[in-house]
Amino acid sequence: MKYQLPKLSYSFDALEPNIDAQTMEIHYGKHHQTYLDNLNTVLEKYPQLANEKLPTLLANYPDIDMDEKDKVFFKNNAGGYLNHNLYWEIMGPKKEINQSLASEIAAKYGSVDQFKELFTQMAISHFGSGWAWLVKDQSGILIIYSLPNQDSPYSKGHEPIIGLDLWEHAYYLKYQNRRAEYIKNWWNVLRLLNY
Ligand code: MN3
Repeated sequence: MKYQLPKLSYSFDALEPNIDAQTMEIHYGKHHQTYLDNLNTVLEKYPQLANEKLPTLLANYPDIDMDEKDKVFFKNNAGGYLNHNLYWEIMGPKKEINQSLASEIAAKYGSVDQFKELFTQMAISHFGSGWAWLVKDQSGILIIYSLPNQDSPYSKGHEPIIGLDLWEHAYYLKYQNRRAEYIKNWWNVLRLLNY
């Protein structure tokens, strides 16, 4: 079975003015679609992997039974597909908060605001394209870090909880070179921690 784009639970203009409708439309309809198409194309060559879950494949990346060239292509596009699935899911127009996540974050980082500050600094200082992540490691410990390109936390055996897209295509139409402003405003649409 082929993978598909997830259905958005909000319209392209729902995250205005923090994320503009045109960026949403191109990001979802073009960029995400391309990762998806590439992923489906490469997987067609390997029907024996059809029943494997993508996070499992990424976690066992070095051992995937694929040509070396296809492996890299698979890693980039499976990562791009999964990363964006999460990105759309954790955003939304309504103010709401996931209380259990907020408590875990406060226990680890002192407060949700302190976590946001740390995460923001890490995202701002990430060089080039990539993502800022809050993940859980194998023991369930929260960690923040950034990864380049479309690398997925699943490749490290980690479960992604919050992912912030730092590629220019995520913000350039509205923010141009002002990545810090995009990051600051993005907290307004992160429905997991928006209060
Ligand atoms: Mn993107």
